[in-house]
Amino acid sequence: MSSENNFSTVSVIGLGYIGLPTAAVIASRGINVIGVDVNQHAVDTINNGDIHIVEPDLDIVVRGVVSTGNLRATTQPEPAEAFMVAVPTPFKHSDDGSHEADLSYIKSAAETIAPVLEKGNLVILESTSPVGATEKLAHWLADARPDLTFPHQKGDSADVKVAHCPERVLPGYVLQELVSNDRVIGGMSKACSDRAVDLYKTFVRGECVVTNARTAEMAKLTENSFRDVNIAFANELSMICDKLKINVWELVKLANRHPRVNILNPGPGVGGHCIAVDPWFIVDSCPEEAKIIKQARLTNDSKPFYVIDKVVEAADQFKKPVIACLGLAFKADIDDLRESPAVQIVDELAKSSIGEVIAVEPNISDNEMPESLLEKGVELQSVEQALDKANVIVVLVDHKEFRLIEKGVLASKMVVDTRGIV
Ligand code: SAJ
Repeated sequence: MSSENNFSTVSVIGLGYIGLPTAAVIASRGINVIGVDVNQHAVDTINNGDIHIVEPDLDIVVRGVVSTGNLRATTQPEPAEAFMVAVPTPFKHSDDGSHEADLSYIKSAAETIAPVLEKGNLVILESTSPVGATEKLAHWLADARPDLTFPHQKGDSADVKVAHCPERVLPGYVLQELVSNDRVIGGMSKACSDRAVDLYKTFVRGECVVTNARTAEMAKLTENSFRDVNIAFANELSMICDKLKINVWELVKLANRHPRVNILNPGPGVGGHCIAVDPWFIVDSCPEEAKIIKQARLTNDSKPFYVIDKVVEAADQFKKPVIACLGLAFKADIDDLRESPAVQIVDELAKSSIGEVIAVEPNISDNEMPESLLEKGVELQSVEQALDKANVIVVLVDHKEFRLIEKGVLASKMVVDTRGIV
């Protein structure tokens, strides 16, 4: 049994990029963690002390907590004092251009944990969610367990406490940020928030700031939308500067010398699973009001096509263009190709048959090359091979390997630099 404020058993539902590190960090505090995932391969891998995702140092932590028995993965839910839901919340693709959030993973997580819920339990939604999702989760749990009371029915005196505490960690720095970042804790009642703070205090060194569930949901969407709007501003500036023959990188650096200006960097577009998705949840809730947020999404989504036009223009100057695309990942110094504008650009260039297209991605091996690119004849080559052969160089990601390229090597080539490293 646990003492009043402590937890002896916590269950994490969804063992992906957020759930697995969270489970491992909590387990490293001596708490028994039961990780639940529908993916048998992920469960087996974790129980062997290995990991199925890429995140610096996560393998070491997982190996440690599995060997001490503090972390165990399973496909079947088991009773626990707290349940943390960390499942994906993508949007539904629709022909009318709307981007409604797909809450089906949260709904099935609710169905998974409902049978093992007990009086006194805490349920936390960590997945980035549209406003109102935490209330929906409570309703789904209540529908499945009419014998228990929930905060939308009984407030502070409900049997089960429910809160939203959005994850905010940056891929590549997850283990540090899980512990050091402040957490926004939105309980469906004061008692829900208090209990959630108890849980996060077991592993978070940052501050746990309490609000209600709807504000916590909106806070997370706001953070990623702020970044998206700022990057869209930078991307718009990059196109304006092209036209006005100004170096946008120099411009942004100069403007950022003002004490109250902080413009982000333009790039080939915005990738990853978060910044390019979450703003749509706000737009979907308030389409009339969310004008800037929507335009930012459209601007960032159109940037890859602007880059493609630039490359076609550069390639046009050669009889036999050989185009080396530097980088496939969605940002610097990671191997994550998910929703990467670089992959999209390379794919479109290969489709357009304007010349030979070579990809350089130092963070992946040959067998990790996307099938869609291989099918179109794109080969993965080393930086040296590509620079040697190509007459058009397209910088798509600012990986450290590309920053080291000597300027002299590029003198005889056409360069389209979307990251400002050349
Ligand atoms: N990008 C630019 N210019 C910039 C910064 C980023 O073009 O100046 C591009 C990147 O190249 C990348 C995309 O934006 O394609 C997103 O990268 P990112 O580093 O901004 O963010 P993510 O998606 O890796 O992680 C974000 C983080 N949110 C914020 O910084 C507000 C992280 O803290 C969240 O936890 C994460 O989303 C999430 O899971 O929501």
